[in-house]
Amino acid sequence: MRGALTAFFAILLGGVVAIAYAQDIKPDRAIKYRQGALTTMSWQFGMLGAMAKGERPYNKEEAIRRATSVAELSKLPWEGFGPGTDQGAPTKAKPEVWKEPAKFKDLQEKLMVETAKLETVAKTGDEAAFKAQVGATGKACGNCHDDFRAK
Ligand code: ASC
Repeated sequence: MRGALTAFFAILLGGVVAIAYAQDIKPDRAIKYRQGALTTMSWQFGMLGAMAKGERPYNKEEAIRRATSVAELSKLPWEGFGPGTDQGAPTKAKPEVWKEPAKFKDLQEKLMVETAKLETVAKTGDEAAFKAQVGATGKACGNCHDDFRAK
């Protein structure tokens, strides 16, 4: 009986904490958070895009540093797309983000695979392979934008 009562209150407390935690994340903060992460990733990746296009000189150390940042950054935005964050601040995220979560998740994972490869390839110092992988990574960004980000 005592055990059951303890378990009951433990579950109740857990529920209260979970609700308090969920309410603590305001949609506008989540939207700004994910936009901040994506904008930061875009800045870093944009420099690598410029390198790949020859608009910026290729530099192995810089490529490694930025690719490492991109690989880490690519893990971050997704928790900002939680339930109820489809509105609350200006956003280009389409309703499909919440209607097709499996597909959205799949594209997140594909991006993370490509950014991890980008970091690996940057470290080899193989310029041509690096530039090709910048292209593959950019495609992974674009694949998600096509279906999940409004123009
Ligand atoms: C970038 C950037 C994106 C992607 C995308 C590639 O540099 O900011 O969102 O590349 O344009 O399709």
